[in-house]
This record gives sequence, structure tokens and C-alpha cells, in this order.
Amino acid sequence: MKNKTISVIGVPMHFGQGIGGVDLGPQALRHAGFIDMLKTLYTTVIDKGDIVPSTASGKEDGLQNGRAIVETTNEVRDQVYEMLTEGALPITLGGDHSIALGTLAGVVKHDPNVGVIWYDAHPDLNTDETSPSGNIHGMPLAAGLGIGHERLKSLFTGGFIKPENVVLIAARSIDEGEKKLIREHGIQTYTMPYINEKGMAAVMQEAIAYLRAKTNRVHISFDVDSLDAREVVGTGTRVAAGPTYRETELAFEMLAKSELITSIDVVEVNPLLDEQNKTAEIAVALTASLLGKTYL
Ligand code: 6HN
Ligand code: MN
Ligand code: MN
Ligand code: MN
Repeated sequence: MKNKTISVIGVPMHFGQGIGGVDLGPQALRHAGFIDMLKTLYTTVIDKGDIVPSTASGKEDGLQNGRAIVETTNEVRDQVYEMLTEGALPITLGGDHSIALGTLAGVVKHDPNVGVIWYDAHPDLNTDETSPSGNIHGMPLAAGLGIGHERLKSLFTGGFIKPENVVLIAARSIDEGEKKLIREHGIQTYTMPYINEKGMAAVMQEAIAYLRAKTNRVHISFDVDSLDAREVVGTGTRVAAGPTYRETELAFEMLAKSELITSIDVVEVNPLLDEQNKTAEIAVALTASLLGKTYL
């Protein structure tokens, strides 16, 4: 058993995209045994329950539900920041990926040099101007870097993430505006063809060495749509040709051994799209790997 305190907060919010049910993500993860899993690995697990999101605010100022998302993620930022100052490892359960506006704002307020792993089929580097959908769940990483709508950037009361401290893993659905941003800022991006060519172990070795050279604290934002579309039914924006459960388990075990991970998001689980809560179960098992579960 490890001694560090784990603190969990649920954010049952769906305003960052249009499909209902992702707001049931925290409940689905809890039903799949998320908290019990943590208790098998850590002596102190604090479940702070779920934040109550604001009510839908509609389209204002060019952002769909922008006000509701900013109000809700303000609270996420404050909670995550507080957990970090207390020395805990915060885990935030989504909800759609817009909740990462709050977690990124919280982790960077605590450590301006924090690293970020974006384990996702998508880079989530759109702005209100480049987004093909207008959905804010495709924008949190851009805002975290200080790019995009003022209203989203205003959450970052403790500064922005450094682009050189960000690593994208499993990206394979990348919009034109996102490509431009990745090139302009030289964001370290491990796309699927690169992972296929080198193998996941070599890629993770490279990613870990890259981050270790810059920081000793890394936030991982784990979007379950990172996994191959065939493996995760319960999520709203599935993409083919992704890493398998097995490859992701390997990647996360390597991250556990690196001892770099200091905060975690688990997002985009939608039990209404799922079969028998399997996506939540996979997310629970993979988070266990990330936290150092061993088989023997
Ligand atoms: N996610 N790039 C697309 C968009 O609408 O901006 C998809 C975003 C998906 C976001 O999965 O967190
Ligand atoms: Mn508060
Ligand atoms: Mn995402
Ligand atoms: Mn995604």
C-alpha cells in the first residue's frame, strides 16, 4: 500500500458537447469500483463526491454553454488546487473533457512548471474560431496554453501551461487549426503511425525522458476515446486505429514506474452509449495501472 493521499472529485457535466449521458460518467466509474480500486492501492482515499454543475447557459458570446462551463470549472480548479496544496494526488472524474479547463488551471496554479500528458484520440487544441463543432470539450488544452476565447482563458488565474511541457499521445483525429497550433508551438506529439512504427514501450520511454528533462510533476488527462473505437463503446467521439487496452496498460504501467504522475483526469465515459458499463470498467483497470497496480 502506498502512503500518499488520493482525493477524488466527480464532475457530472456534459455541456462541452452535445450527447447526453457523459454527465453520468462519475457514477458509472463509481459503480465500476473506482473508489474500492483506489483503496486496494493507497492507505488514504478521500472521496469528495460530485460537484453540482451550473445549469445550461446556452450560446452566448460565441461559446455554447460557456458560462455554465466556466462557473463549474472554476470550482474544479479551486478543488484541485486545494487538494494539491494539501499534498494529495487529485483524481477528477468527468464529465466531458471541458472539465480539464478546471484541472489544468488548478495544477498550473500549484506548479507553473507542471507537465501535461494528453492521452486522447484528439488534441483538444481548438479555439472558438477553429472548432468545426463549436463544442468546448475540443478546446481545453488550447485554453490551458493561453490560446482561444478570453472567457475560457480567464479560468487560468495562476498562469498557463508551457507548450514545451505538453505531450500528446495517441492523437489521430486532428483538425486543421490544431495541426497549425501543434506546428507553431512545437508540441511534442506521438501520433498513432509513430506508435505503430516504434511500439508503445519505446514511445513511452521517449515521452517519459522528454518530460523528465523538463519537470518532476506531470498531470495526465486520460480521455477514454484514446483507446481504439472497437474497445470503448461508451464514449461520444470514438476514433478507429487507436491503442488497445493492452498497449494502454503498458503505457500506464511505465508511467507508474516513472513516478512522475501527480494528478489525473478520467473523462468522456458515457454509460448511456455503453454495453454493461464496460468502458467504465476498462477506465478503472487502466487507472489502477497508472497508480502502480501490480499483478503479483
Ligand atoms: N474530446 N476535434 C473535434 C472537435 O469538435 O473539436 C472533436 C473533439 C473531441 C473532444 O474528445 O474530448
Ligand atoms: Mn470553492
Ligand atoms: Mn479529449
Ligand atoms: Mn477525445
